[in-house]
Amino acid sequence: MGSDRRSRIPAEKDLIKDRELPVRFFRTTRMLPYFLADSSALKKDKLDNVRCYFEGFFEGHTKVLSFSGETPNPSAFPGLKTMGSGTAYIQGSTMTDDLFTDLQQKDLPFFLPSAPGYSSSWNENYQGFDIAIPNGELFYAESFFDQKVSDRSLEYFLENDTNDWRATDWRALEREQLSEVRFKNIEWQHDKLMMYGKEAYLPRYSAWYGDSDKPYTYSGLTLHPKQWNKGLLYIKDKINGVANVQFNSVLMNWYRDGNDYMGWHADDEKSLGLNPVIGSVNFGEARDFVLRRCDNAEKLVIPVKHGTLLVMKGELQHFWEHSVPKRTKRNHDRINLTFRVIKL
Ligand SMILES: O=C(O)CCC(=O)C(=O)O
Repeated sequence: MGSDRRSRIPAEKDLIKDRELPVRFFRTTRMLPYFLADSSALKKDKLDNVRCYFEGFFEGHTKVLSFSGETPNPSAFPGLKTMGSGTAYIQGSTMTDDLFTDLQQKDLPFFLPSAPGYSSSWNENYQGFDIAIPNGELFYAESFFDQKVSDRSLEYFLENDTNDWRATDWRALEREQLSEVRFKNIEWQHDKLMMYGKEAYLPRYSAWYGDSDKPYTYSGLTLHPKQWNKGLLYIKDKINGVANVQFNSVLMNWYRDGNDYMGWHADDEKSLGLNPVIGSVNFGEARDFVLRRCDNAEKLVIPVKHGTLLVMKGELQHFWEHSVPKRTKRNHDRINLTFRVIKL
């Protein structure tokens, strides 16, 4: 009998699971008349689509009553006066104004210290988070580009006339062989940098695209931009509004697997102006983007995934460095695009 009774009351988790809308769930042990009075509080709580279950002593028997409506009507229960105490389960979805409030309360999908200078708020317009960190600002949208656009972007940047872009072991390719791959849309290069007085290949491939009059120099390497193509223009047009700038160039980095990385640096070249706005777009393998404060080495780890947009702005490049550390268990390609505004 007891188990039969229980089986007639949906489990809390099932009630909640069944609903598409946010649900509030109450439990009361008051007697039914009081519970009904309580239920008028549902109105105060701005619940609608209310469904109640009451398990109690009813006309000499333990019963489960189920009713729906904004405020249950006592006349629907003729045996009410003989009712003893019981347990009421009330399920309701929030009314419109509450509903929007609830939807806006998104959780940032990574850890942000709850220390002075750190805060985040959901930006409904751009479907991402505005984040403040001490001496810096970020915008983070985990899935700014949907699966379809992200998949096509990865393919677009790697497709070529000679190799199967998915099946090729790009790391195993000899340096000379890379120049023989006929990429359809991007002219990937394996650049060398001067490091500690010695020339060394970068631990990733790269490419530079942009307006023709905007060469870019960093770490002694001057890059002359290749002409925009429709894939890059599509992405640039989508992120200009969010970043509130007109990007005129993009540095592309191709991490063939988790052994490729980007060392600590800040995007603080003079040509980027005082407080550069950088729009960083990610496709392919998920990696950690790590910020490190210059004065006390405090770190913030931001997961960047297939379709993630991260905008860096404000004073950030003066107070923080960033890197993409090795993650040797990651086996797949990742393409990162950092859109920039070259001022000079
Ligand atoms: O790959 C990334 O996410 C970072 C790229 C970067 O730091 C840069 O291009 O300056």
